[in-house]
Amino acid sequence: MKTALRTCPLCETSCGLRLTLDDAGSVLRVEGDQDDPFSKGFICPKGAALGQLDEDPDRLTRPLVRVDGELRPASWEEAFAEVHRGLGEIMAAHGRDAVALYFGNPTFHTMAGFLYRQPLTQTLGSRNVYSAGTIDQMPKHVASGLMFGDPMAVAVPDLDRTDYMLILGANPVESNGSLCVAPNFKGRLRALQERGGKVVVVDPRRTRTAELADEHLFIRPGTDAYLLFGIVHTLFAEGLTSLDMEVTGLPELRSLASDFTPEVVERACGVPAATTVRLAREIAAAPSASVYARIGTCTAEFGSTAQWLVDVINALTGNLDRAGGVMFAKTAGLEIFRSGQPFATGAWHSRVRGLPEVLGEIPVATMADEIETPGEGQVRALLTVGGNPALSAPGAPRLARALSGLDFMVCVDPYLNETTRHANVILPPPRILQSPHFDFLVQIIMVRNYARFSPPVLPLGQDQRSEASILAKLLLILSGQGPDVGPEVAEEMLLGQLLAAAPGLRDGLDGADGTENILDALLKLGSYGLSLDAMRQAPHGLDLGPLQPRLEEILCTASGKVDLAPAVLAADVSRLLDRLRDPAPEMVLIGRRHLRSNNSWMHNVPSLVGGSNRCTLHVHPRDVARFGLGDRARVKSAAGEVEVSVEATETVMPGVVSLPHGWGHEDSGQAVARSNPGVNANALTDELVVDPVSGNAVFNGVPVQVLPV
Ligand SMILES: Nc1nc2c(c(=O)[nH]1)N[C@H]1C(S)=C(S)[C@@H](COP(=O)(O)OP(=O)(O)OC[C@H]3O[C@@H](n4cnc5c(=O)[nH]c(N)nc54)[C@H](O)[C@@H]3O)O[C@H]1N2
Ligand SMILES: Nc1nc2c(c(=O)[nH]1)N[C@H]1C(S)=C(S)[C@@H](COP(=O)(O)OP(=O)(O)OC[C@H]3O[C@@H](n4cnc5c(=O)[nH]c(N)nc54)[C@H](O)[C@@H]3O)O[C@H]1N2
Ligand code: SF4
Ligand SMILES: [Mo]
Repeated sequence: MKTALRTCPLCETSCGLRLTLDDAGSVLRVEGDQDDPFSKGFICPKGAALGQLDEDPDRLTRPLVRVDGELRPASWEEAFAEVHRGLGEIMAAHGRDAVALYFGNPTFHTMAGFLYRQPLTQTLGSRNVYSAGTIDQMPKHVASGLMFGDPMAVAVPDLDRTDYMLILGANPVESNGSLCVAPNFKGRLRALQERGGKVVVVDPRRTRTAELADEHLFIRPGTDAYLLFGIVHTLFAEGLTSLDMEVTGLPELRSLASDFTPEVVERACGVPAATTVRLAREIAAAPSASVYARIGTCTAEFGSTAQWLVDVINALTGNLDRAGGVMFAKTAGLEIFRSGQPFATGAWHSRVRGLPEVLGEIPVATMADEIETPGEGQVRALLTVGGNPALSAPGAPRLARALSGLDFMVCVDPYLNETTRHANVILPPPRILQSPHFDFLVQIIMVRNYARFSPPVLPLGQDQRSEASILAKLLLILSGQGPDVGPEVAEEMLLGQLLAAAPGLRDGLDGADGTENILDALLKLGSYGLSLDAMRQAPHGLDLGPLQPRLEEILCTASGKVDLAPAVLAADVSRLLDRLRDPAPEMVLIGRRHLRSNNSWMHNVPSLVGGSNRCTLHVHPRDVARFGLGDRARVKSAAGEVEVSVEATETVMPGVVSLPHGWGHEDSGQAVARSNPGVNANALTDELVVDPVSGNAVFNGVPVQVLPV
């Protein structure tokens, strides 16, 4: 038996784990690491299932290459040679824009995903770069970029010190938190209440977070921007602002907010006018307060407006960049990547729908258009890394059909699933326990500064490649160096770029491989003067202290001040006003997450599915009666139709139905998932509807019809 410490890599929360393994390397037990200064022993059911995920028999152990229409096991040499041939032919015949990239959610967590994403993108030089960002949090980056200059400057609630928290469209008790990394989120909310604070949740469902809160407000889906504007309106109208920094755009903001009286807000959102006024007064009066809004508000038609107004309220009430309000974390290895250049969008536009580039990407919502529409720049090949857009993208069935029509597709993914089944080559990363872990990006959004490094627990087998070396090989192929050059050439290239200004550091690097050397270099160049060695000395993780005010270091708008009314966002307010004239749809669809789920890829672990984690349609009993629903219902939208089991529940508000995403596994190579496939919520979401400012997909507030079967 052997004990190993490591960070759970499954979600943003980054819990420290203590694993017990047998001599063969099988996980016997997973516990929370009590000595981790940040997670302090917290673990969720997914972390507890890490061993089953790690040893999932459906995990691919060898590359697959399509021969005569069929995916067959191949050697790594054969697989890379085929990638070289396939991508090479397309780039030679049609140029680099004909090859698209898609980076999925796990690439935000894996070391390889972080280290190789930019290099792969830059080396390919295609306009067709996509990521899970535009089906998730792009509105937050846009709002932060426009207000603070830096799209990665995400203000996170100072959860452990705040006295008041307004949570919109997030269910951290089940999701464990997002863009706000806080292991044991629930315990931290309870502590907030125990120190006399208040938690208010705004959600069309009475979630587990809402149950815990002091107050829960139902809101008509897709209308959070109105409620937030109503709060801003009240702060001005009642003289409740206590702005304590230099800003631009204050008069413009006041004028924009003037139309959104609490009465207008009530008509749009269903939140009583008196409640909006009270919320504004409470936030202003609290010793410290933080407004926090996630998926329910980001993946909505006015996502960018909502994210902007969240930080407007934080700023107007003196809660931006101060203890107990919302603050900016200080990462151990990423500060050198801050460009200091003011953020802008639209360096190019998507070919078919003219949607603006944001953060070097175009929206996933237009990927199918770019594949299907002939002409110069048409996408003919796709490389996905850790993504399952055939389930997770809006209008997913259309995208899945488009994937099947590609000339060539390469997937770096451990599973044969709804997306990778269309591939010509699948390159599987090794098991979780064979991979190193260091959360680079997640450090940006932690409620306390913290770092922890986990070396691989188990060695690679002879026939395995680390994910970093797989991506390094792809980088070399894209850069024209062919399939036979070793990955260390790419690693040296990355190190050379990183150490261009500090070449003296090169000799002292003491990583076990190129990836560890890059980490060592980043830590040594980083804010805390850390090193890989310091991380090894602290296997339970290093507490780097509470968040500190640091807006001055981060701010890089053209004016050098926080912009409260960025022109791009101000210009979009007329759309919000125009929408007031449209009648509200009779029924709308929203999503939900279950504690034992994680997007599309954890339905293959028996202990994580079943019980209450089922793909059912939540419908209010009144609507069940109104539509005469039985056990099953047909749900129709402008984009498509599904038939699904009905679960009557008063936790969802009347006029709203909720369906979880990530299901629809009938074509999966994951046996457990295939036996309990569920339906794909994204057969109903409409890829033609986006938040136009960020290009983000709209998953919440989708107009639907619900019919008996
Ligand atoms: N257990 C579990 N954890 C996860 C994941 C998972 O799939 N399962 N996924 C991970 C990922 S990728 C992410 S991005 C995070 C997301 O983390 P969260 O943002 O906390 O995600 P959800 O749990 O989906 O919570 C969104 C809430 O918004 C509500 N909602 C829907 N529409 C609206 C609306 O218009 N207005 C308002 N105010 N609320 C609305 C929904 O009812 C839901 O309760 O979770 C991460 N963690
Ligand atoms: N209707 C609706 N749709 C949604 C959402 C919603 O709330 N409602 N949420 C959206 C959100 S927030 C997100 S983040 C997206 C997620 O969208 P995606 O990132 O496209 O989907 P995931 O389901 O996270 O798929 C992850 C993929 O990575 C693979 N994988 C797992 N571990 C590794 C690894 O270590 N390395 C590599 N290379 N691959 C790995 C899995 O096998 C799987 O294929 O879905 C979005 N879609
Ligand atoms: S909350 Fe669960 S899945 Fe997320 S890091 Fe912690 S143990 Fe892992
Ligand atoms: Mo996400």
